[in-house]
Amino acid sequence: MSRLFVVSNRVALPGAVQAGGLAVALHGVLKERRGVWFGWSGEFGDGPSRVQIGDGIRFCLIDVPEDEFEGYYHGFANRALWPLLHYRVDLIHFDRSEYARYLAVNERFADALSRELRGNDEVWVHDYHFIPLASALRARGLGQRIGFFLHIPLPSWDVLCMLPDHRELFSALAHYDVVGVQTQADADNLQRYFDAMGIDAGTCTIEAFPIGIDAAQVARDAVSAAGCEAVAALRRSLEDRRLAIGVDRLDYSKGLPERFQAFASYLDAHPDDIGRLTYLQIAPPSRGDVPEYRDLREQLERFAGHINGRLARPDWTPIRYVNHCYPHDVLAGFYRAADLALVTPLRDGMNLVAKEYVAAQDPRDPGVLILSRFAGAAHQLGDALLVNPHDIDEMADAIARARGMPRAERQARWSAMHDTLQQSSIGAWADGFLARLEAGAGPMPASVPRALPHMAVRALGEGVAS
Ligand code: GDG
Repeated sequence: MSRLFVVSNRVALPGAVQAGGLAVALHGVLKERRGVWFGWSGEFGDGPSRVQIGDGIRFCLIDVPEDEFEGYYHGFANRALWPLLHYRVDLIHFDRSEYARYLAVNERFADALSRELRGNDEVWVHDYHFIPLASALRARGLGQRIGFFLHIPLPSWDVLCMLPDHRELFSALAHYDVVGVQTQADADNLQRYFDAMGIDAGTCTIEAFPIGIDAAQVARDAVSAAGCEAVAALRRSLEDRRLAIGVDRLDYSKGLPERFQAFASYLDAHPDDIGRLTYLQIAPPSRGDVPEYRDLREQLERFAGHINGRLARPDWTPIRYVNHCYPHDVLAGFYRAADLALVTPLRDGMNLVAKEYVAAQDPRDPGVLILSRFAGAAHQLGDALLVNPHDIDEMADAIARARGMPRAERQARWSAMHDTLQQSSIGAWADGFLARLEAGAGPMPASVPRALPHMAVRALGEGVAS
């Protein structure tokens, strides 16, 4: 029987954290298929990988030397690839020595994986941290089926071209048997890039697999969370005021400054809602070691302070800006308490918060989802109020529309979106991707460069010299 190997930057160890939908789904498929989950151990070092067994899954944890990790994760992955793939080319920070370390970590993972892989095992690689991993495995002579899923957007071909050395990096995707992305637009973008660069993708299948959620579980959590103190305290504190909610990692892709401005602009245009509508923004900090994230945090503190100072009343604050992280079930209770959700990323691969908000609503009196056209979720949730997150006035108008929306319209929109969620569950996403991986395989076309391992050495040399 073939085994499934999942590779991601971090693994979700059983019981270590409150598991999200993705972690639960991956645990499910790994248990079913005698799986092994590879990821960074969270420790710096150069020692051999460690194995831990839990919940019927083998976890293979890999230490990475601190300097290598810095260049790979805080450097190339999160200061070059993340902004590039989110169309924030103004924020790209490219450094060849960081790129070299990114490649070196991929080599390190390929070494560890190649010691374990055998027969017709299958490998499922997750996200932008591991674009060259299949290429590194092929260079070691491994012919197993290898799939890749990109959780974040895949921008248009000319944006990809702005990354130095882009051809070497992105052509490595053709070494996968399957490249999965969130939307058909992402799939088309990659195909167009391959065409423009003259890369023959050979037997590599590029396909959209929109990630879903377990809507029934979120709905159960939302009901049971009513008894939880954090949710009860939120409801008490609102008295009879209405609630708008946003839940996002503190990330410049999420459009938070624009959203704060839109909320203020709405209140300026609708003073009757001053003191009556509260906006709760939950934004746990992420990647605090990356300067752009520290800058964003300072900017949001200024914006929230300025808006609250200008519009607050002694008994009411317009924006409750909270930098804490909450477990999923508590979040579900918060979603259900909210009359409208502001999910307005500038770009987002999918955005699970949009889906969770819909799933958590009371079908008899559902809230309204205001959703960015540039989130992958907008391709599926066309019955949300779709907005351009760069257009402050349009977002403010959408809040006004949500506030005045009759119950029958809210129910009709919710019901259509809820049907979509049920047809596109997280389990169906994992099964669909793995079915495609099992169905298609073949030799790599000769036109795909096989030079990545050498490039790693060359680039490392350049980085050290500069
Ligand atoms: C990437 C892509 C794509 C739990 N507690 C908190 C919290 N959570 C959960 C949410 C949700 C998840 O974290 C956040 O998922 P998103 O999809 O919104 O965003 P990313 O973290 O950027 O995820 C994204 C996703 O991968 C899956 O493919 O949809 O496009 O960028 O499940 O319930 N989230 C926050 N605060 C908490 O306290 N913000």
